[in-house]
Amino acid sequence: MPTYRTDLIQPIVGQTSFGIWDLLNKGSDPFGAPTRAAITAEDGIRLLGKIGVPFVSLHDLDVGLDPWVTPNAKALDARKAEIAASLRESGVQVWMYTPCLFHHPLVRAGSVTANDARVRRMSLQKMIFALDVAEELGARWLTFWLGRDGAEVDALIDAKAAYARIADAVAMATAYIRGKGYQIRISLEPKPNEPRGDIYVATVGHALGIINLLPEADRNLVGVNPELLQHEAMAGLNGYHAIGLLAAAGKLAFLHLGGQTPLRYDQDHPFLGGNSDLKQSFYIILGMLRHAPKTICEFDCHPFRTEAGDDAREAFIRGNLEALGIMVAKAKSFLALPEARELLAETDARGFGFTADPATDPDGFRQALFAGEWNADTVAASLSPNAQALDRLVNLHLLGMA
Ligand code: GLT
Ligand code: MN
Repeated sequence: MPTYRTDLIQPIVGQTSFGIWDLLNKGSDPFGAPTRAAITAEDGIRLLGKIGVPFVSLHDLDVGLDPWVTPNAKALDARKAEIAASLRESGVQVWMYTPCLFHHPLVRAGSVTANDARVRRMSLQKMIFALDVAEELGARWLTFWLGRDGAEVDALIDAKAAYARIADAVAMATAYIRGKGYQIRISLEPKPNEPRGDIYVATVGHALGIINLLPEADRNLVGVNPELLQHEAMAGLNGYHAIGLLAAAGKLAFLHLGGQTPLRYDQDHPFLGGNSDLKQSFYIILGMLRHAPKTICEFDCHPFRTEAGDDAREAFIRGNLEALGIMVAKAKSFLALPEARELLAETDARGFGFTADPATDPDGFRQALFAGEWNADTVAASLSPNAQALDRLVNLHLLGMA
């Protein structure tokens, strides 16, 4: 294993997390058998503790707390105590907890969107059970990744009903959280496709649209965790814009990070790994630093299938941390470049170019808008968007030449 650079890791490790399912991942894919030996959830948690990663996220299924697999309250309680002990001993906290609503054959035509009310009922029961476990384990978020809620044959489920059912499910969760006085909040994680031909919560825009369908009082309990690069890049979308939209809406819950070649299947490469777009990765971290510098960066990706050695998982964890450290350092130093500061100065303020802020003083803003004369030719003669100059600076800086 290479010596990963602690000078890059140390500044960011405190705001990181890993999905336990990513550490349990054995390298199998739809065409090939596992390449890595199995480990237990406890092994994974211990490894994170050893490296100093403060958070982990858990699927009920992966940590033996799935009530569909173990329909036995006593056994589930005993298992919960084991997981809690492992977290305590390792000094690792739960960042998010999620009811797996995509694995069981029962949810083959959707979980909370299924036409069959019995399947919807079982799915909602699982969600409520997960909320109790999550709160008890101290999780900050319960994530809804509704990967099985989508379609290949659209005749099967009315799409309006599907979105209403998703909103109902989320509203049920928020009502339960409020009723119990829980601290946890809900995050929606979008993905355009895979495993379904089309997934209903396809993009961050879809997720925001669903939040808008909720009762107003519940909306503050719900955020969005985009998965970047992967889930946005799979649809050829811009992850930097995804962060910007969520920041503007006050809905950025946290980030899922990983690597991805655009327009391919969900590769879940390590962050910056494989043919990941370095510039897009840079912009994502730039957006994060500008708008949510302390947000939790959770790596939701896994080692390449080629990595089968005993230290594959440790190298994977350290490698992701170092890759994030590299980009955070790059984005910070970019923002500190005098030339960048000068070129960017104009874009800083909301309603730039006017003294009044359209958000807080719409009347003043409108007056400023119509005050004074302007002339298209004068404006055109002095327009300087600086795009070429900034792009050059980004390239030089990213490649270590400025
Ligand atoms: C699944 C998916 C991830 C989600 C997980 C959370 S499940 O592994 O690929 O992107 O974050 O439910
Ligand atoms: Mn994810």
